[in-house]
Amino acid sequence: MATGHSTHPSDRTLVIIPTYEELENLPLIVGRLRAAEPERVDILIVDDNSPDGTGQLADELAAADGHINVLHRKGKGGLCGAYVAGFRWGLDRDYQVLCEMDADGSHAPEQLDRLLSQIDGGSDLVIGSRYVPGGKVVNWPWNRWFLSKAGNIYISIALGGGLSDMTAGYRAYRRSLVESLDLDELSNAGYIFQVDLAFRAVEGGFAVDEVPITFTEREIGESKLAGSFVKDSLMVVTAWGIRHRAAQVSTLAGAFWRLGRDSVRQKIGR
Ligand SMILES: Nc1nc2c(ncn2[C@@H]2O[C@H](COP(=O)(O)OP(=O)(O)OP(=O)(O)O)[C@@H](O)[C@H]2O)c(=O)[nH]1
Ligand SMILES: [Mg+2]
Repeated sequence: MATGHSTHPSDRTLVIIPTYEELENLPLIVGRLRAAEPERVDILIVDDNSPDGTGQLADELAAADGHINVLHRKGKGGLCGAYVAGFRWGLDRDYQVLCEMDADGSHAPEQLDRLLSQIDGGSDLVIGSRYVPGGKVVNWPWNRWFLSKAGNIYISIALGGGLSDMTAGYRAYRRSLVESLDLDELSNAGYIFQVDLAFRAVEGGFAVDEVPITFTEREIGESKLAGSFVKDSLMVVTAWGIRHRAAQVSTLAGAFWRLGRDSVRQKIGR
């Protein structure tokens, strides 16, 4: 007879926190995450040799706490590369859930449980969404909100997939999904890799779900977001959308063609 505790994938969770010049934010986010999830979550800080000494601080935090780990990269290599390095680090160990979380306090560690519960319930990718009912954005000027919201509507029309926040960066991935992805292929234009990851998961037939979160704009430090990213991202998405829709149309055309051919064959008895 089976006894003992049932296990959940979230019992072995790694939260990857990429940092570039987050000296003031790092101890706050790590402290909140350790308080919110003291048992089942380990942390990997991926620092790109921040000139302000964030990497050294990360080493100090790691030395004092076995749940905290650090990956140092040579120089600023972008968010996508930092996450890919973090995913590989997690896959090399036996983590069952891999999460993305910004260091600047935008993603509340206190809401991580919403994402992890959904993974334990069977999802392969859970996106902490600003735009599903119950989701919120705090401290964004209306134009930033509008741009993000409109961008997401555009993306969902171009790509389909039924998701309302494909650019969101607060996420939990089941290990098997990350294992199945070719991480070298991800598009690195702006933050478009987030859309790329979600799109690949949907296309691959994985269970992708959204849970509402409260996104709070950073209060300390500077944004690393390049001004051109909106234009670059939307161009990439449009190209994917055209390719994707073209493939759908040709699949549909093929299906009609086969249907017509089969009914003609039936009629002529071949
Ligand atoms: N390792 C690494 N981390 C990065 C890099 N660029 C950004 N980050 C981190 O990625 C997270 C998101 O970056 P942000 O600058 O907050 O980007 P954003 O949230 O779009 O912009 P804001 O609205 O201003 O916060 C933060 O934790 C950054 O420190 C990078 O090149 N390397
Ligand atoms: Mg931010």
